[in-house]
Amino acid sequence: MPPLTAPKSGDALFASVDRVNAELFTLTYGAIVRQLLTDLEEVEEVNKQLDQMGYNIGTRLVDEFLAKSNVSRCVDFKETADVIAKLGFKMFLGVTATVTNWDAEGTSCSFVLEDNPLVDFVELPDTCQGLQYCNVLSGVIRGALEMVSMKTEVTWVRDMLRGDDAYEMRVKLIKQVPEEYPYKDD
Ligand code: MYR
Repeated sequence: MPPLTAPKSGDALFASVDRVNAELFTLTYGAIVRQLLTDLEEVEEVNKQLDQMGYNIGTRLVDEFLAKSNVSRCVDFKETADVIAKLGFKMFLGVTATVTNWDAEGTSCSFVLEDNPLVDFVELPDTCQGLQYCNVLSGVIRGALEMVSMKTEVTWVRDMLRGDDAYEMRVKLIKQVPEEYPYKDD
């Protein structure tokens, strides 16, 4: 696979993204979080729900990603992480992530976001300090990776809404499920 360079806004690949109003997207997500807080009351339950919503989205998003990006199968988790950071985030969130903090086995890494459109206009009140506001994103990554046979755990280790200097999502590969050949050999 050739070296990955992040496409620019306006490239044909991202023409559809340019049509989406980022503020509407951000405000809609904020309204969903607010409604969940009202309905579920417990912040932990809201965190779970956001993660599950993201997971459901991720399982569907991956098809669109593969169709639009023409990315071929990655050779390993490292390559997949690079593809997600440079192309996946760009395609669906309009920003790129940095892949860093690999463990020695090459099975855990972090995606670092300096810029996160999901949190524009957001300030967490004291009553919401345990809220993982961006859990939808970690859920998306988990869901998308499961669709390409990678079972992962995804957690937030840095969060600017909690005063950190960036957003850092830790992705740990739990197991790689071999894909089943869909036909019986006779
Ligand atoms: C492969 O090995 O088959 C390629 C795998 C590519 C997986 C790409 C998943 C895209 C996820 C989009 C992330 C969006 C974040 C907002």
